[in-house]
Amino acid sequence: MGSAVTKEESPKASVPETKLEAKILEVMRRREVEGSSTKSFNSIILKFPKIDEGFKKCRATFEEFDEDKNGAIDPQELKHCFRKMEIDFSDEEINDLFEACDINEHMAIKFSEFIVLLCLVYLLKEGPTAQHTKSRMGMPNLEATFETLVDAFVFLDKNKDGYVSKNEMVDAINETTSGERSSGRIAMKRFEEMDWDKNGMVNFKEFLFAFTHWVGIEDIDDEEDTA
Ligand SMILES: [Ca+2]
Ligand SMILES: [Ca+2]
Ligand SMILES: [Ca+2]
Repeated sequence: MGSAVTKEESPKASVPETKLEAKILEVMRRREVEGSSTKSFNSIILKFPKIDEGFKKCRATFEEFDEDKNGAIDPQELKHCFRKMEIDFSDEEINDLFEACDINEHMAIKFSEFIVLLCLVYLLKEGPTAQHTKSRMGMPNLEATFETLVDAFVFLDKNKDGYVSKNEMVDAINETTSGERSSGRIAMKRFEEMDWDKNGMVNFKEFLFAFTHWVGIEDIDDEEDTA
């Protein structure tokens, strides 16, 4: 086990912890070369209702695969889900995805975590091998939502290193709000909401989790912290 290295403050020092994270980073960087059609941070915010709608369409899928109806997907249920959706991932990959999205580490994927998981699948399926399949997951509506999110991330990550830094976030927000004094604070707040592990960088997974919160996806068992 490599011990935690904290000396470097440069974002570049952030090393992906797992094979899965490295793969997500690699696919994201490749995707970033294509550029983003998102024009401003505001335009992302304007898409929130649509994203929310897209997310809610996952609910039926989630419930379908929650075979024992306990409100969460366990590893076995996830394997069934992948098989049924013909998502061609190895058991190891499925397990890695599960662990990556099971934020509370209680071996259960809640609804918001499931959304993040599906979006990561969407991104990972974007590789050259998947090109022939037009609809990668057989859920075109959902995929449009995921594409919006990928595009938004690419927009924010100006230097295309696969992470959104604090400065990139500030720049993105300043671009639209033309120097209002509050905009810097908003950018900071948004950034801190996204930077879940507080390492000063936001990766795509953190970005997705933040989105599920921003658009108001609630898991049945957490009703705290409003306002
Ligand atoms: Ca279950
Ligand atoms: Ca960056
Ligand atoms: Ca982070």
